[in-house]
Amino acid sequence: MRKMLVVALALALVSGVSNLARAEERVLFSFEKDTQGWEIPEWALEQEDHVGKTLEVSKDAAKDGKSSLKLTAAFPGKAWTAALAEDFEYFDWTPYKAISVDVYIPKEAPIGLKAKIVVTVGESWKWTEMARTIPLVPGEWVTISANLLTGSEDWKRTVVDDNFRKDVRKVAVRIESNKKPEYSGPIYIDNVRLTK
Ligand SMILES: [Ca+2]
Repeated sequence: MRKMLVVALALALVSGVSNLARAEERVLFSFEKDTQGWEIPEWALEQEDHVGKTLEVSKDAAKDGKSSLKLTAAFPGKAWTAALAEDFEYFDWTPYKAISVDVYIPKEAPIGLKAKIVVTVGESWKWTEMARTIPLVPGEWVTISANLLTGSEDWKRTVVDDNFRKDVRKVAVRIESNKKPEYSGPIYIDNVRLTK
């Protein structure tokens, strides 16, 4: 009896914690019905080192809900190339401390691809990349996360102050192959979210 009580308490605790975690997050994009404004920008389609071909919603893989954004790319290897998908929208992320996204590549995909978040911020439309790129793992969802708070060192060549997260104009995910690997196929993006 006591054992059952302990189990019941533990379960209540776990579900309470997961509810709390959910309340602290705001999912911006889950791509359940459509691409929600995300696209491969025109300039990227024209640039030789940008190798993203198509962008659509797919039920092949999902981290949140039943579908995700499927970015199909053809990385040739031997040179730095990237595939980028972005959303152009005015955001005020003041209440939040971090932005995250989950990225998946199929288990048949090679190792070596990396991903980062890129935001465009402020009056001057400053292109701001994450300082790090995160290795993708074939067959697994990998979370890419960056701190938005004043003093954050997660953004390349950027002094982050309070205005940074107040005026975000674009959010993008970039997948990179730095000379290797060579890969033609899908990359799945889901669960773009803010954390309080
Ligand atoms: Ca989803």
